[in-house]
Amino acid sequence: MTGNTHQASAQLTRRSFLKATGAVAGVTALAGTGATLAGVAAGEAHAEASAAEQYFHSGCRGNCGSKCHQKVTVRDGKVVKVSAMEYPEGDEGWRRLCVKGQTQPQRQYDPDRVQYPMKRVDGTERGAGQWERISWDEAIGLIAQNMGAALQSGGGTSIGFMSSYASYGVLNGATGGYMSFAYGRFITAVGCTVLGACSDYAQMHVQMLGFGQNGNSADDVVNSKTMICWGGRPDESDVHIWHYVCDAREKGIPLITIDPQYSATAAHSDRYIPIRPGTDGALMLAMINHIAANQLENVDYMRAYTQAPFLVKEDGTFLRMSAFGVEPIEAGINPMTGMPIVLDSPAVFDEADGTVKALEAAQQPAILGTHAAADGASYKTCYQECLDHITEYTAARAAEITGVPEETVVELAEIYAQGGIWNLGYQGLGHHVNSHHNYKNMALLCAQTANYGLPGTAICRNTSPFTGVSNYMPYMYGRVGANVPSMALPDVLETKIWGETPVDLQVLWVMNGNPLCCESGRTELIEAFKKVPFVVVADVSMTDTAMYADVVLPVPHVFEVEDYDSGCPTPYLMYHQKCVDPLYESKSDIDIMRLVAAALQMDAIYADGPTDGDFIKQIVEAETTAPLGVTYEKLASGEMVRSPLSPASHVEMKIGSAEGERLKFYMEAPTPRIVSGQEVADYEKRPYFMPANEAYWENPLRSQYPLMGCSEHTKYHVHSQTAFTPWLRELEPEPVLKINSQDAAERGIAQGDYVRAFNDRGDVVLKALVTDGIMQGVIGIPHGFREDQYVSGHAQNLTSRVMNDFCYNNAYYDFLCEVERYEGSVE
Ligand SMILES: Nc1nc2c(c(=O)[nH]1)N[C@H]1C(S)=C(S)[C@@H](COP(=O)(O)OP(=O)(O)OC[C@H]3O[C@@H](n4cnc5c(=O)[nH]c(N)nc54)[C@H](O)[C@@H]3O)O[C@H]1N2
Ligand SMILES: Nc1nc2c(c(=O)[nH]1)N[C@H]1C(S)=C(S)[C@@H](COP(=O)(O)OP(=O)(O)OC[C@H]3O[C@@H](n4cnc5c(=O)[nH]c(N)nc54)[C@H](O)[C@@H]3O)O[C@H]1N2
Ligand code: SF4
Ligand SMILES: [Mo]
Repeated sequence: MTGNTHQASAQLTRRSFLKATGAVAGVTALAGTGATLAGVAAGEAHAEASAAEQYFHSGCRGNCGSKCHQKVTVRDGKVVKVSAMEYPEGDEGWRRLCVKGQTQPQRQYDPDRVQYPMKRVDGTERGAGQWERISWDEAIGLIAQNMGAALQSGGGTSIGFMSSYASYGVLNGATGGYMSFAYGRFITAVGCTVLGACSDYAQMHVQMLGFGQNGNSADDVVNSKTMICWGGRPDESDVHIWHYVCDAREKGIPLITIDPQYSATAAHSDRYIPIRPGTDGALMLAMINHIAANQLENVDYMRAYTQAPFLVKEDGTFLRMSAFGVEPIEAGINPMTGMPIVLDSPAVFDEADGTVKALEAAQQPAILGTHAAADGASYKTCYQECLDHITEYTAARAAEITGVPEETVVELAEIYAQGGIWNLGYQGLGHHVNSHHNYKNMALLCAQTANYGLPGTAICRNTSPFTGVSNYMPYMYGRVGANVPSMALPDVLETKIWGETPVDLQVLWVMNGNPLCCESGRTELIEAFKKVPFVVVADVSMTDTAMYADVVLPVPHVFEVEDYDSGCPTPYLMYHQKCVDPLYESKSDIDIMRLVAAALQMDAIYADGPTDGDFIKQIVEAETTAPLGVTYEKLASGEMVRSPLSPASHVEMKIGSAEGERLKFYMEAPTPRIVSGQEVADYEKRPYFMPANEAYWENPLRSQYPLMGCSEHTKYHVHSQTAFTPWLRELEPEPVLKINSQDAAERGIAQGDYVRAFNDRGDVVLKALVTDGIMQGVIGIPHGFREDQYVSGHAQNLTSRVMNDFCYNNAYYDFLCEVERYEGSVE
């Protein structure tokens, strides 16, 4: 059989969908959705209880991150309803579910699911959309043939696995890029190339380096004095925290939002501060300066819990007591690295007696100044060193850069200085090329003002203090051939080397990710995909990425397989019961990889796990985790199991006076996320501001492309997932480009017109939403729509692949473009 691409959407085009649902009348036509909502698949989803019903405990495994526990109702072998699991007494506050969770049956039974293995029709181009249905035997045969040849010609690294964060399942997911049993086992046994996701690494890399790990648990927000949503929209993107934010607001705790867009979070705020995109770092540095200049720091906190008093040598490293002949002490073995822990105390200046001594011995370590030590040399404190590098950022300078008035800069600094700040911001600070500096700056701001580690404080909204019982690394074979950031695909295809490792990519396997919709730099990535000799995509849906495959493999929806999630933002462990058998011809990722390994005579890779449960059991009942008392049987029974790792009181992050427990804002030896022989600039050590790569106000390119991009997550999408769920599509029928009314008027664009946004990389045609809810000079396009939901082009065509090589992060917002009225047909 040959046929068109998107199995069902071939019948349901962009226009026919809009007509069918009445959404065609315009963005404001949502008033009509009540009627149509009830009409779509309503019978099944509003099922009443019946005797033949069974209930299962599952959850969302997609990367919304909230991981709501779900009660799944099955009737006559079909999932008919999803509701929120009951939480045990005392924890009821965590019981949440959003409309995306409730409509999962529609995603599961979506006719647009990939139903059987498919092969690109011979002689057609990649992306042409002509497919031939094939059997699993043929699919596995083709894969084994291509992998076998690749292994012979280029070794393990010639097979690349590209993934994102779609699923955190330890069996079938892509936790950490490759560490699931399905893929991690194969990759580490064979030494394949990993092309791991680059999303959110500005924030994640800086926080992994120790700059304020995560925040307190979401329910702690009610203990704050002021909530600051600095670059985020938790009302749409984080149901757990938003519930507690609403509680906090009812208690009278104010919420301030800093964002170029007047988001729904901003609308719920007591105060909204618009800011030019990509400039937040300068505002933070000016606030730090104001706090220092006016002695508003919490000196006791800085002394006791931060790096502020450590003395810094000329080479940028800390002065340590070994410099004065004090022998370092060995204090056991680091369980993560297997290396000995060496304690060589940082030296500080003790104001009590005016001498330089070991941190533990000092009564009153100085946080400021330059101090002479016994060796005759003088050393600055770490805090002083940081301040001396940022003097140019006065409130007046920050106002010029950010567009935030000078008096507001001062006011914000003074609000931080009062303490009790819960930062609700998240990726609005992280999606520009150089935005990782924001998270270092925020660490210093919070270090100055005691806004970390105490009740009611958080440095960033990434709240996940609850850990799953999931130490699965020992079950990998420990050898990744090459670790390449996914966006460097075009580079390795060109150079055939990454760092020092040869990477002659012959096979590319994409799973748990939809890079040709979700990664920035789409136009270049598509060209790269076309150059890879053999591309496999394993997915639930026919995605933009699957369109560029040679072979597409159907995988099951979450409700059709058992799996275990690596963590949860609530205190309960996330085990997914299998609710129904895999639909159509779909096979779980782990079953697919078992078949691939067998075809390559590598069955041994999965031999210790004849059933999926065996693998989950290995993890939760391992020697290291067994004492925690979680058993596979307990999880498999479907009961709610509280993580034994959740502290009784989880509002305070671990912060202490030992060096390793102190809040970091400075790094002696900054380590890039992926070491590939690159140079590390000196400024990576400390708080810093670097303008955006492309989207900065003074960029001369603005004479050609004057508008800056924003492209946020929305309520009805989990990235590109749920893009085709009928009820959600009625609520958000088509993507819209938000443009300020002034900018629209200058371009002759009226409400509801179709517009073309373009730059040198590509274009996209979509409907305009003219609004004063976005700053002049900035446009916003929601993230997660599929190519055939635009009139033409793709929003991601506008974005660029440029990364900084310190954290290799995707920069979705760092682009300029122009927008014009679209005169073509939109039928
Ligand atoms: N419904 C839903 N929820 C999700 C997801 C989803 O796809 N759908 N995805 C999950 C994932 S993986 C993530 S990473 C999180 C993201 O969670 P958030 O960070 O809360 O979500 P974003 O939509 O990225 O919000 C970004 C906000 O930052 C603003 N912004 C853009 N540029 C700047 C800037 O330079 N400075 C400032 N101050 N603000 C700026 C944007 O206008 C937007 O309002 O959401 C998670 N939750
Ligand atoms: N313009 C713009 N782009 C963005 C962002 C933005 O704000 N603006 N945000 C970015 C962020 S923060 C993130 S985290 C990324 C997310 O980017 P992605 O992780 O690529 O996004 P998803 O749409 O979740 O893609 C996951 C794919 O995996 C599939 N999948 C789900 N479960 C399984 C499974 O068990 N096995 C297999 N094999 N596949 C499965 C899903 O069907 C889906 O097609 O998007 C980024 N892209
Ligand atoms: S999409 Fe997110 S918020 Fe909605 S039910 Fe799933 S995990 Fe919960
Ligand atoms: Mo993300």
